[in-house]
This record gives sequence, C-alpha cells and structure tokens, in this order.
Amino acid sequence: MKYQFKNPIFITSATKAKDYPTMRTASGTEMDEIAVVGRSNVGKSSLLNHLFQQKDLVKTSSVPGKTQLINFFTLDNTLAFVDLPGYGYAKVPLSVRKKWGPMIEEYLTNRPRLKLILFLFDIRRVPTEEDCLFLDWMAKHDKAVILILTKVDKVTLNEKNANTRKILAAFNCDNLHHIHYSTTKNIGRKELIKILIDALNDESVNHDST
Ligand SMILES: Nc1nc2c(ncn2[C@@H]2O[C@H](COP(=O)(O)OP(=O)(O)OP(=O)(O)O)[C@@H](O)[C@H]2O)c(=O)[nH]1
Ligand SMILES: [Mg+2]
Repeated sequence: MKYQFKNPIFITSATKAKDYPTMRTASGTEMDEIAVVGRSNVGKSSLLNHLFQQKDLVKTSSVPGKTQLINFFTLDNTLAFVDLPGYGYAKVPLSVRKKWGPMIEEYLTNRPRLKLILFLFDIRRVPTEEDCLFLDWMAKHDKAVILILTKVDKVTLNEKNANTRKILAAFNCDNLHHIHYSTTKNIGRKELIKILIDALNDESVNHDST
C-alpha cells in the first residue's frame, strides 16, 4: 500500500463502539488505523495537524481537556487516524473522567484494524505512577506502541538527552521505540512517517497485506 500523507478528512466523532465508523479503502478492505494517546495537553491533536499539514482540522487548545470524544480521520482514503481524549487532567468534570477509562478500553478492544498506538509524552515531565500504569494498560492490549516525546522545542539539547534517559528509565522499557517531536520547530514528522510506513508494511502486524 502506498501512502502519500495527503488529503486528510475528518470522518466523525463517537464515544461508543456502536457509533464507530467503518472506513474502507477503494478496494473495499477496512483501513488500518493508528491511534494517538497520552496525557491531556501533551500535544496529540497538534501532532495530527502537523502530520496532516493542516492548521486546524484537528481541534487543539491551550486549555487541557479539549478533546473529549473519539475523533476519526482518514488520510489518502487508505489509512485511518484516531485522536483520543487525554488522561490525567483534574479540571475535566468528574463525570467525564469516570467515562474516560471505559471509553478508551472499549475503543482498544473493538478495533481489530488498530495497528499502532502513538503514546505521546511531554519531554519536560518525569513519568508518574499514573503514566506508567497507563503504558502498562496500553501494552496489555497487544498492540505496537511507539513513544513520542513532544514539545522538544521547549528544552535545550542537554535537557533533551538527559530527560529522554530519565523518561525511558522511568517507563522501564528499554525496547520501547521512541522519537522526538516538535510541531513548532518542525521536528520528527519525517521520522514518524517512516515509522508508520514500516509498521503498516510489517507482515507481523499486518495480517491482511492484500
Ligand atoms: N511549544 C510547543 N507547543 C506545543 C507543541 N505541540 C502542542 N503544543 C501546544 O500544547 C497545547 C496543547 O496541545 P493539544 O494538541 O490541544 O493537546 P492534546 O494532547 O490534544 O490535549 P487534550 O485534547 O486536552 O487531551 C496547545 O497550546 C499547543 O499549541 C509543540 O511541539 N511545541
Ligand atoms: Mg486533543
């Protein structure tokens, strides 16, 4: 499958599996899907806009808790992307936070075409127990996970290296593939595209290669 990373389209928002869209390629195959997850305000929606080279197709905000629904997009009419609401923001109403876990769990268990999870983490933070539990919970679903360290424009080169070591050590995951990203300084997009293409073409995760 060839991906040009052009023509992003917003498909729909949903909270429940019964409302998830079925997205098919021109040949009728269900599209492979890539999901973006992470703490609220880490830059998930911004990364999708940057990847899609769009200004505001994906809604972003400086106020954490902006994305509260599961948002589905397609690219090139061949590949689906999903922007998920972030975790860990206390000011999101309790009623919304209570629904978050079951909503994400329902998503992760109902998307057989989900090929890759992009786990975004702010390079300036040290992982808390909540972050580690979140990563363990993702890993349980047996999907490939890539760690994306975001907002690297906010740190010096020394901080970037030191923080990366600390973050990887805290997640206790030496073989977790990671990249650095900045939407403002245009860092990481090419590397991410290569990772996505490699993952989608990998026979071990792509059972239906027709
Ligand atoms: N400096 C800098 N700011 C960024 C970067 N990426 C995102 N931001 C800013 O971070 C804030 C949050 O970005 P969003 O993309 O809305 O974050 P989110 O993870 O989707 O947040 P929720 O929807 O609340 O879960 C916005 O003010 C963005 O402009 C980056 O690479 N560098
Ligand atoms: Mg968002």
